[in-house]
Amino acid sequence: MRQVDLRSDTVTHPTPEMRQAMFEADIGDDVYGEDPSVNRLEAMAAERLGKEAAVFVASGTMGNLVSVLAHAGRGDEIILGDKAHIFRSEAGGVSALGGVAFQTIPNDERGMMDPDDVADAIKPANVHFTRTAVVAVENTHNGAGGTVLSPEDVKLIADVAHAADVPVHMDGARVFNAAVALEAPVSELVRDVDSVTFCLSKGLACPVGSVISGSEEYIAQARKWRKIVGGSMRQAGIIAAAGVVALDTMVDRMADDHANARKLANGLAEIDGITIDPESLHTNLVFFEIAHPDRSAFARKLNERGVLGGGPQKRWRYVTHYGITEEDIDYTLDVFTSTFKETVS
Ligand code: TLP
Repeated sequence: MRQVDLRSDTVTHPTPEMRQAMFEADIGDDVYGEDPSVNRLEAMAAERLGKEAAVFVASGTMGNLVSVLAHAGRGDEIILGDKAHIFRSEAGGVSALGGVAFQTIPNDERGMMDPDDVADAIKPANVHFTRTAVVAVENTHNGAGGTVLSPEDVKLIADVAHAADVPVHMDGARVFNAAVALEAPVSELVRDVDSVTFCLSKGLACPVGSVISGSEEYIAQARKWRKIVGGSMRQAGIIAAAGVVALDTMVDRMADDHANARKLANGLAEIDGITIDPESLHTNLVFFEIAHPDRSAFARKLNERGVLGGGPQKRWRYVTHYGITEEDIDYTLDVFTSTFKETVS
């Protein structure tokens, strides 16, 4: 039976070229700075992002954690959107491990914050207040629906933060999806932020890894924090080698994932009982609401028929990626439509 795993782009497997590169990777001890494959990946990433330096980390969560800890200390605060992944889905790491307080600002339907709200939230120096140490944006924005912030959007936030001498971090787990959607170089999207984390293990299809990028001085701090959280790896070139292949070969193809997401969204929109706003679809995350008397049972039936994703909640997310073909989308729409009819009386 065909299996279509739409739960996340994190489920992707490496390409044959990546496996070959991993097999043949030149390696060394990265804590000594001696792993040629890690060094190559970091140099490539910094160059693509238009930043001075980069550091390889194990995951997006570690990337954001280390990035924030390199900006903020105990009793400081991070200002970010109320739907930010760092706030909602990283187990409160920056607060648990760094003593950093969260101050949230409403995210609109595109995942944007109102720059005036950000300006108002930044604290002046005063004995009563936490020090605002960093403002964070997310691009693409997962909670908002894989939506894209333009370089101009990011600049609006960065300008108010920088006016108050506060640096800006971007959770760019899927920033290459944003770049592909805007048909812009990724460096333009991160031009106004001081640090950025992007993930290799999502749409870029690597098995493991994320990269933090920023100035030389900042990345030296991030390396220190990576060590503190136990994230410095040794012969990490084995996995970094896949990242090198990904940056060379896997970016432009994400346009196919976006086209498949569009096809999926259009098909789902035809089904009575599904609410989907085609305007909200920017990249590879397809969010929709589902009116069904027993969503858990419906999801189970879909899973039995090879379509993975969904659950008891009203808002479902299907994610397209390297492991999903156009035929998989046709299959999904057929299975979804027939199972929906069968189970709704
Ligand atoms: N997101 C995962 C899950 O956490 C839900 C997913 O399937 O989308 N930033 C953003 C915007 C993310 O979406 C994620 C992962 C991360 C950071 C964390 O990355 P990992 O999972 O590598 O720690």
